[in-house]
Amino acid sequence: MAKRREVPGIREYDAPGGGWGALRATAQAVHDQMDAVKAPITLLRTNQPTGFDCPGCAWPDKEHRSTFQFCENGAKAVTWEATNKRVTPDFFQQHTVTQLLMKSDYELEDNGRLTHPMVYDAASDKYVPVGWEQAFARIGEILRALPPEQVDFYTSGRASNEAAYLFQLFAREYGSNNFPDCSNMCHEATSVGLPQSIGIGKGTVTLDDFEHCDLIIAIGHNPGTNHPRMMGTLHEAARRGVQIIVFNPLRERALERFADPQNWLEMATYGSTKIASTYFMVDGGGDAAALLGIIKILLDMEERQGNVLDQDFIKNYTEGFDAFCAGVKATAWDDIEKASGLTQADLQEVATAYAQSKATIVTYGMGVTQHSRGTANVRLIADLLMLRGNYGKPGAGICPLRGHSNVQGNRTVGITEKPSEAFLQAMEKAFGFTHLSRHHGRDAVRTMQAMVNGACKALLCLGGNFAVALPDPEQSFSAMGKLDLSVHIGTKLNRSHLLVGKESYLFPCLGRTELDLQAGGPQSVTVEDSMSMVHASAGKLPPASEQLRSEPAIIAGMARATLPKSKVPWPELIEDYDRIRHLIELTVPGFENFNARIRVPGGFQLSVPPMQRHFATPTGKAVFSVYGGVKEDADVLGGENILRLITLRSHDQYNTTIYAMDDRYRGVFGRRDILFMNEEDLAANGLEHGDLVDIETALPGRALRLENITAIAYKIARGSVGAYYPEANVLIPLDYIDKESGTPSYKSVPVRVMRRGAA
Ligand SMILES: Nc1nc2c(c(=O)[nH]1)N[C@H]1C(S)=C(S)[C@@H](COP(=O)(O)OP(=O)(O)OC[C@H]3O[C@@H](n4cnc5c(=O)[nH]c(N)nc54)[C@H](O)[C@@H]3O)O[C@H]1N2
Ligand SMILES: Nc1nc2c(c(=O)[nH]1)N[C@H]1C(S)=C(S)[C@@H](COP(=O)(O)OP(=O)(O)OC[C@H]3O[C@@H](n4cnc5c(=O)[nH]c(N)nc54)[C@H](O)[C@@H]3O)O[C@H]1N2
Ligand SMILES: [Mo]
Repeated sequence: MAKRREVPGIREYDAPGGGWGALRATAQAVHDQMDAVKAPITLLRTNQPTGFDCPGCAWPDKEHRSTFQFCENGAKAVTWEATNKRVTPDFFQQHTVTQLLMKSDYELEDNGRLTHPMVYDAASDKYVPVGWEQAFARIGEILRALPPEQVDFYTSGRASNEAAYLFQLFAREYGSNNFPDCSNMCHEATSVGLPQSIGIGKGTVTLDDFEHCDLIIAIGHNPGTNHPRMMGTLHEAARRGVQIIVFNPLRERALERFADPQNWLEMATYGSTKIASTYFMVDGGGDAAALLGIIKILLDMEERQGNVLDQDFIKNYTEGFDAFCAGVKATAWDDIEKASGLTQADLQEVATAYAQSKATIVTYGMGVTQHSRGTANVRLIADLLMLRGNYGKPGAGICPLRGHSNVQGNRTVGITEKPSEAFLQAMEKAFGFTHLSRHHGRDAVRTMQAMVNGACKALLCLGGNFAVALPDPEQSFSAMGKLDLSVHIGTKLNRSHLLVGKESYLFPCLGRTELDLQAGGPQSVTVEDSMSMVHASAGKLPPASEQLRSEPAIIAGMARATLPKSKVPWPELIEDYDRIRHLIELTVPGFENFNARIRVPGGFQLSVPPMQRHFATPTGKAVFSVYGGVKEDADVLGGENILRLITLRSHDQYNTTIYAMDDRYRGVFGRRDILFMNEEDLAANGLEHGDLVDIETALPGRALRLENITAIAYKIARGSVGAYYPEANVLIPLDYIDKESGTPSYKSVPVRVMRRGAA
């Protein structure tokens, strides 16, 4: 092969995932953000029984105690929050909002922690300090003058159960069910698809199951970066001889080889462990086809030799099997191979492994959900597991990898635009509300659409970076400016805070690592991880500024000022969060004895009925789906030279928070203006490694472009290209979504790639 040209910042990375590279990167994060003396003590408190819950991801810990688990990206999340840097009123005095908008997302957050409540002053184009009570009073005044259906309440998944519960309580008493939340951009396909299939939108495995499974099928997630503590689990499983079959269009290093920093022998010998036993570079959006192919083979094997399917489970616990089989059988092999990019022989290998497995877990992430048919994808995974009764037995089940550390808990305690009748009645009874609105509200994309067309006038954000996380900044950024009121509760400055409306408030809050001292003493909050374990989290660090308030206190302050006749005793709830938890217990099923149970180290598990083979669907049975077709958007992608764009997180990034400019495992250093392309696609488009390109969305409607990007040769499936989120969001139309769940199709945008300067 001809030697590739040198491209600045692009180098082959040969080391395994984890290992010494991870230790070095952690030391760097501490050096950049924290006091080197304070850092180790803080890091050692992460995920300990009396410490705080790691804000990094929603992967559980063994009994939430045992020993400290080293995790590079957990350490980055912690040091980023516990940084010594501060954004004070002085800082805002020195920069206009217009000037700040010129900074990159990385630079904005790297300025440090917000310290004072601020209000936007249009005359000087600056944020200026404001008193808490004065701000609350004015927000109350504006909200009372607006019809509640014009007001939306956004939640990012880092908020605690207590904060999220109060947020929805405030909004519901006020009269709005508009609850856009980050989950709408993330695992909504799971929240919509799994209840139809198995009666609940949550995973059905615990950590223990990973010790009893003999096969793991990992689809569309990148744990080396996004769920690093899961690597400990996969590493152990691989060493136990568990087969791990990966489906991913990109070669992700940690899924290939991983050195566990917990394993001193591996570290000392520079060794590593092979993680994926087989790695299938499926085409982007080709998972449904691959799953249909695997299922087709299984059905065939059952007909020919029998004993492949769990007929008892299918007969006693499921429905819809016949229609499901008919749909699968009608799918042609030619279509399956074309759509998945894999051969029948590849899929035969998976089907054989699955047919021999006594207990299988399927894990999945954004590679499955962020597609035009994300919900249908999730349901196919649920179907595959039903075929062999992989529910309610040790070592088996479905495992969606949640994103934010408490995104699952937020939904459990009532953040939803479609509240159930039972929940609303429970709230009415507990608080003496006469009638809460039954009108279904807006999710994230709908809220932004309402902001664009003027139907939403005020947006209150409990954390997050709403406008940057959503697709299509050309529309969403200007829509923020049309709001009568925007309120942001955050820890660090980001772009959404700067896209000011007619009136805008910026409220600094305590983070997970910090001591939350209220009249009733130090408070703890609770979170729910990906495996439905609920446990307490208590920060210990002194707050970043004396002015900070806790999220519950800020919400209570706004609620009190907005609803003078509120039936909720807001100040008392803030004195002692046990009182909030008591209200959760009264209104949300599964939280009996909540306060007692979170005082047990490790907390408790919420009931997940499929773990007992109870399926709370209308008929009480798990339901097979009918996918229909093989590919989500065959019609769009059939065109000439059309590639599928996958938007990705780098290794030094937490969603819209950019910790640093490297993506070590993918060999990218100091830059993010990169397009990952298959070598053959480069050639087919007349391009070479390192060429500057423009990318254009190949969908009808407005022309969307991202210019001046460097295309590099990468191990990625043919037909798929990858670029970083959020930069690539300019290429995604706001209404390009999975129609069932409303999730943007962030992982399958049809694009054309052109050499810069070429016609
Ligand atoms: N350090 C860190 N941790 C995080 C986050 C972070 O940004 N940084 N974000 C948090 C959040 S909110 C979330 S939701 C999770 C996200 O965690 P992941 O679910 O891992 O999300 P992504 O990084 O978007 O990566 C998706 C993976 O899917 C693959 N993929 C893309 N398209 C397809 C496809 O069509 N088929 C298949 N099979 N694979 C595909 C990509 O190559 C990539 O490896 O992580 C959480 N944890
Ligand atoms: N193209 C593309 N777009 C995507 C995705 C993708 O894969 N591709 N992924 C989507 C996904 S999965 C998600 S979850 C969304 C994420 O969307 P969001 O959850 O809205 O975004 P984050 O970047 O996590 O939010 C970061 C901000 O949260 C604030 N923050 C941090 N900690 C705290 C805290 O403890 N309390 C409070 N109140 N604020 C805090 C800080 O101010 C910080 O700037 O993005 C989505 N957007
Ligand atoms: Mo997410």
